[in-house]
Amino acid sequence: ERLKMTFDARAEKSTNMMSARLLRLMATKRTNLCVAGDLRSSAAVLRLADAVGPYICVFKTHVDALDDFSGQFGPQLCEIAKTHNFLIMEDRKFGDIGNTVSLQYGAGNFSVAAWADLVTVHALPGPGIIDGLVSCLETHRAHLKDRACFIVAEMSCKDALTTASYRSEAMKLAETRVDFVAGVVSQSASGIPSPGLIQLTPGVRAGVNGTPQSDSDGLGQQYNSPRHVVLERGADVAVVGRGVTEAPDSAEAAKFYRDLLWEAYLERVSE
Ligand code: 6AU
Repeated sequence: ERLKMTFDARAEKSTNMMSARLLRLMATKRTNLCVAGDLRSSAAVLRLADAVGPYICVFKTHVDALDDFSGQFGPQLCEIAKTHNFLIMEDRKFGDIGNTVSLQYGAGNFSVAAWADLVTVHALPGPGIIDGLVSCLETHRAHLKDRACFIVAEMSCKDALTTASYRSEAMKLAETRVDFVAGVVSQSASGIPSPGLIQLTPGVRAGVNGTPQSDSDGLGQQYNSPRHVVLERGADVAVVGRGVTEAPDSAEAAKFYRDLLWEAYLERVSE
C-alpha cells in the first residue's frame, strides 16, 4: 500500500522523473518539509531560503507577492537551492486555457519556467492546461525531465469549492498526465492510487509542545499538526509557511518542523 511504502521504494515505482528525483532527495536528506516563503521582499525570501535550506526538500514561493521582484531573483534562488539541495516550487496555481498558461509560464516578468523546478496548477480547465504548460517547455530551454507540476485537487481553506467529485476528477487528471504531473495538493490521501504521485499538504502549524497553536488564521486557513497531516491525512510533503516565517528564529523553527514531520513519516512506514 502506497502510504506504507518508503520514499525510496516509491521513487522506484515512479514514472515521472521529477517525482522520482524529489522522493530520492527526501529519502537521502531525511526531510519531508516544504517551507512557504511568503514574504514581501526578495532579500528576505532569499535569506529565509538560505536559513531553512538544510532542513527542507522544497522551498515554495509566490513571486507575484514580492514588492521588488527582478530577473536576478530566480538565478539567486537557484544558487541557494543548489547549495542546500532542495527543489523550488512557484505556487502560481495556473488556472487558464492552454495558450494563456503557456505565456504565463514561460514569458512575462517572472519567467517562471526558467527557474522553478515545480509549479502548482488548478485542475479546473482540464487536460488542456497541462498541454499548454508542456508546449511552453518545448519552446523554452527547460526540458520536461527537469520540470513538473502539482495539481491542486483539494484546498485547505474553510468552505473551499473543491468537492469530492472535483477532487476525484483532479486525481484522474494527475494519473493520466504523469508526463508532467509529479503530485497533487490535497488534504487527504484517498483516491491517490499511484505510489509515484506525491501528496503535498498545506495548512500545517504546531505549538512548541506539538499541539496545534491555532486552528485558523482569521482568513479561512485551517491548520493541522505535523503528526496529524502525515499519519492521518497521508501527507508526503507538508507545507509550513507562517509557522516558520513568524517564528523568532526561522532556521530553528524549520528544524523543529523537520524533526516532527520526519518522525511521523518513519512511524507511518514502520507500522
Ligand atoms: O502555512 P501558511 O498558512 O502560512 O501558508 C500556507 C501556504 C501558502 C498557500 O498559498 C499554500 O500554502 N496553500 C496551497 C498550496 C500550496 O497550493 C493550497 C491550499 O489549499 N492551501 C494553502 O495554504 O503559501
